[in-house]
Amino acid sequence: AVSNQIERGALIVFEGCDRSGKSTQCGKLVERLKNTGIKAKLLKFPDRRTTIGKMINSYLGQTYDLEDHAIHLLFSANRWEARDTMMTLLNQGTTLIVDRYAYSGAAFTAAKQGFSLEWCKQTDIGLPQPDTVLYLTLTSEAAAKRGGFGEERYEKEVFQEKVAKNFQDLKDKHWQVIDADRSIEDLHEEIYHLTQKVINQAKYKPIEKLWT
Ligand code: NYM
Ligand code: MG
Repeated sequence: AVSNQIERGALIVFEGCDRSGKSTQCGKLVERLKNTGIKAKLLKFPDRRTTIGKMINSYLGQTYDLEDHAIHLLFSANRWEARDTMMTLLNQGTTLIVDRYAYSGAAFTAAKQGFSLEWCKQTDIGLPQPDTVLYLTLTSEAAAKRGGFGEERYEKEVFQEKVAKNFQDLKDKHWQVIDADRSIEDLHEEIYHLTQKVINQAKYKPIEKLWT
């Protein structure tokens, strides 16, 4: 009875600390899906190209300061401004591969002094619920071997450890934890196979709302 319904795309989110290989894997996955005839599109948060995204970019690049609550709201607003486009694409059958999402929003702000994870989640409640969250993990030793952090705000070991702890607390039934301490190709193979299943299962499921 479902055969005449339009098949929607899957919402596949990658999360993990800085340097875990998310961007590399997102790029490879989108290419692979496209090559096998699946409609797929790469999205990235923060999307630094929008007006809000440009403010976030200046903040991260330490060109200017913003109050901690205010920057949290901007990261969240940067997802809300993409919401309609995301829903349209998903409903048209395009699978979205998303490099960071609301979990980064909560995990990073909640790593700051005086913020609870509960408070940080509020502004993203109701965004499209991912069909899966692929959480790439790396021990701090393995991360260190990948070279130093960059120059952006938050790229400090102590801070990243707090972020990693917050990610653990955000884990729910949609998460799949993946050990990222492997070659790019091995990791890609595992991820590609996991996503085949997710894409097939998402086809006729309604898109739910995050954290509701
Ligand atoms: N980040 C990212 C946040 O603090 N809040 C958010 O909502 C998102 C999406 O921005 N250190 C942080 C995590 C990163 C930084 O992300 C920039 P990227 O993926 O390195 O461009
Ligand atoms: Mg970065």
